[in-house]
Amino acid sequence: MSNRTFTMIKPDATAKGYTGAILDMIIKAGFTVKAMKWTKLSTEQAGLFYDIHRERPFFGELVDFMSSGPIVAAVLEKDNAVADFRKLIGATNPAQAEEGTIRKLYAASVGENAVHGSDSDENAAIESDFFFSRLERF
Ligand code: FUP
Repeated sequence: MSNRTFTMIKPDATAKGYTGAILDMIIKAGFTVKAMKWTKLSTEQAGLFYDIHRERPFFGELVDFMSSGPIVAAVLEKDNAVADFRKLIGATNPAQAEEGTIRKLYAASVGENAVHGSDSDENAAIESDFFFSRLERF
């Protein structure tokens, strides 16, 4: 069990002005920010980040969406971070997300689902390394 996870606030949520509210929920849920940046992915970078989905039918849409506007990328710390963060964000499809979760409150669809949360300790480390050097984590 690791105490770190990685998140992105996705382009739909930054465009709709939900960044502050989502960060507030994350911090109130007990996560500490260890690294954070406001940035924008190129289509190539979005494709690399979601490389495991390259053969899936939604890959093109996913890459176009994730490079369509700014995102917030962050490394978060808390006991049981990966599992607790997945619980806080809710199911991938907001229609199936539990009441009170970030996706239930702020996501529009399975594609435009407001936030990303790593699905394993291993992926949390890979995804954090994709965005941040060691000098950018405090
Ligand atoms: P999650 O781990 O909850 O982000 O979900 P997945 O890793 O299964 O999917 C990654 C991203 O692909 C999702 F955030 C949205 C997108 N996706 C679709 O657009 N359509 C799908 O049917 C499944 C996923």
